[in-house]
Amino acid sequence: MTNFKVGIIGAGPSGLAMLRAFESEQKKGNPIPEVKCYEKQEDWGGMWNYTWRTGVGKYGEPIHGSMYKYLWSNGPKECLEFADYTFTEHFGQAISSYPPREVLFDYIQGRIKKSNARDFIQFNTVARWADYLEDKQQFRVVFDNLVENETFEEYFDYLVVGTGHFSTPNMPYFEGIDEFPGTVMHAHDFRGADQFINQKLLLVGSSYSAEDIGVQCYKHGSKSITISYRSAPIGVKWPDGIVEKPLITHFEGNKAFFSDGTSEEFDAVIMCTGYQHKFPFLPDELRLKTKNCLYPGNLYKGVVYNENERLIYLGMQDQYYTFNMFDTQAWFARDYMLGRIPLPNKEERDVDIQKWIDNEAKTASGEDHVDFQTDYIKDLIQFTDYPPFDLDKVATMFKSWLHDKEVNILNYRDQVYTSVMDGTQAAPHHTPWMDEMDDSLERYLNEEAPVSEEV
Ligand code: FAD
Ligand code: NA7
Repeated sequence: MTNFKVGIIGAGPSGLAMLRAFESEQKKGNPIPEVKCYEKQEDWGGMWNYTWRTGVGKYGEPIHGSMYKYLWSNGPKECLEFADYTFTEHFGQAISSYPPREVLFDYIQGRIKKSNARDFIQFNTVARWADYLEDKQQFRVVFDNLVENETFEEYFDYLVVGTGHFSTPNMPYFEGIDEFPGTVMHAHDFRGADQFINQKLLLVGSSYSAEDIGVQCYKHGSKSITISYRSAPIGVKWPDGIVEKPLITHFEGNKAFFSDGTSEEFDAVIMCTGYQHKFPFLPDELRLKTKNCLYPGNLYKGVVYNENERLIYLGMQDQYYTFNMFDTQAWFARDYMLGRIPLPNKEERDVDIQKWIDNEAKTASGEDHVDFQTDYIKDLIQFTDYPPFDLDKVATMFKSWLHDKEVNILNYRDQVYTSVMDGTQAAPHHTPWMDEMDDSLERYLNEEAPVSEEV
């Protein structure tokens, strides 16, 4: 064992990628540091560990999960596949390109269950506060064991923050909304379309959450969906029953007024207005401060905090790539901590970071964003032995996905793609997505399975 200690906060896909990176090193017979991971929920998987709860959990902590029922992958699974553990290896058969939540959770767990990672994770444990002790060159982290209601502290030479950033709502105010008589919620608290059947729904925002919650509620029987945008509409061809309007100016009772002069009555409002990067356990000098973007400032290679080289952030970018991006980041972080990747001085790092930020500023379209994140991963992957894969082909799939959505937002999930990891051609799902109301793993893998009663 090397002579240092690593603390990982969060056992979502990012934290699990970090554990997996160390495990793969250990399997090669190489020494690894002492690693400990702390997770505030009672299980791993982060967002993919669905909870019915909203508000606070059973120990009074803010609920992390923003995941909802009937969520099917919002991009082709071939774009997020782990390079060292394919979908075919996990399921033993070809499956469709857009599996539902439970299926993706099963896949994430499949890889990590093959290791002894669980032994390194302390669940029901929340990081409360961290500081860096210059004299010891260590982080002191204060945790609460939620089950025992006990506080304790640990010291680490490196701290890895994998706490996600789609959990703390960005909740804007609109004049008169305080008097709106129906449900007003943020997407973070949305748990499925059921409660909005036969309702006239107003969604605010024009990104993934608005698009997906809107289409789900349409599919499950809302009366109408209106999506109100601030900067630009989503702009796909919507079916009758979904419309886009410019921003709300104010509410009067249950009536919303829009900046194009129109107004309409609604039963419910869902703010799909994004999330805040929030690190309540980190002091000012360690805290990443950024909006949701592809290259947050102050992170060298998107990973190493530039103000303190021993602090690592994983998964803080806006995401086209997900699981395999977290992997490439974790492999980079591992090799950096193991001393294999030398760190340039701070000024050189600043120049590198600024180069990426300037390039992101030049991007305009979804395709540009895909190219940007593809280049980012290409840059990272060359530093490590993470299995290389054809990133240009993945970028092409992402662009087809963007195109498929524009052509038909209701059936893009019926398209199939080919894995760049093992060449498996996805199998079309047995039922078109619009007709498939049951998102259970059982039904997904077996058309004959009884349809779940909650639908
Ligand atoms: P998270 O999954 O958020 O995990 C962070 C973990 O840190 C959590 O387990 C949390 O409990 C823990 N934690 C937080 N604070 C503390 C603390 N103080 N102490 C201890 N533990 C803590 N991606 C896709 O690829 N496809 C999709 O279809 C898709 N759909 C999505 C739908 C929704 C509604 C949302 C919100 C996200 C979606 N994503 C999707 C993106 C998703 O964020 C990533 O797939 C992935 O979950 C990010 O992993 P993460 O580990 O970085 O963060
Ligand atoms: P995003 O992608 O960060 O998008 C946030 C959206 O909210 C975006 O369209 C913003 O408009 C809009 N927004 C933010 N503030 C406001 C206000 N004040 N008024 C109106 N509109 C506003 O978040 P999502 O939740 O869609 O997606 C995050 C993840 O969750 C994603 O990975 C999915 O997989 C699920 P803007 O364009 O900035 O004007």
